[in-house]
Amino acid sequence: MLQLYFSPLACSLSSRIALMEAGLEARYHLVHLRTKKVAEDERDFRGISPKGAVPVLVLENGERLSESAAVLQYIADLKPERGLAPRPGDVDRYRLQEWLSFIGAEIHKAFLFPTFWYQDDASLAKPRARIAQTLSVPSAHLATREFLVGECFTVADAHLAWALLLLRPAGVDVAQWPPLAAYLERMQARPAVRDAIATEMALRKAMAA
Ligand SMILES: N[C@@H](CCC(=O)N[C@@H](CS)C(=O)NCC(=O)O)C(=O)O
Repeated sequence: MLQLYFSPLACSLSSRIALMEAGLEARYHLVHLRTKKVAEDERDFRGISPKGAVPVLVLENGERLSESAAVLQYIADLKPERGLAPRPGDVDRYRLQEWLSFIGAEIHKAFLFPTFWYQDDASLAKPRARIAQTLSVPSAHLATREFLVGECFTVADAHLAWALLLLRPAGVDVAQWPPLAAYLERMQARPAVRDAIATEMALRKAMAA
């Protein structure tokens, strides 16, 4: 069975959404990111991945795959009939990669990551200054489209839904971009997305208690 190393509401949430949209079962291992411990047995997570970052997907053959863009596409390709990624060779496959790169670099690493890892205003000034310009790109794109790529939900939507979900706790009101607010609402109405978020919110609450 596939295994996913994750942390509640971290970027690994999009991999959980992808697994659920694909209808794939997996074993989920919770990782405490600050201590780098695997919750169930206190193992050092860096023994699983030297990057010390989630997601890590353990494949059926035991190989480990990291980086959301790779993990998400791998999951999509396990169930091509679900249409979670355009077929390789189709130009839309590169559109999908274009969005995964943009979300990973420009929203996640440039804004969300510093916001949740660094608290001081000096470190956060630059990321905060750039975020409106960054978000105007998917907002304009989604003003006339239901999904990021093509006519159906793909793993790029799983990743953007996660990133937009974290805007509020990061101090940014998504309502400033009506197309993004409407898109997030549409994504959250999908049963797999809703259930994945509910599962991780419950785990997050339990961790905080
Ligand atoms: N480029 C990686 C970034 C992964 C990443 O930064 N994950 C965060 C959680 S959202 C993490 O585990 N951070 C812990 C750390 O970097 O020490 C991806 O897109 O998967």
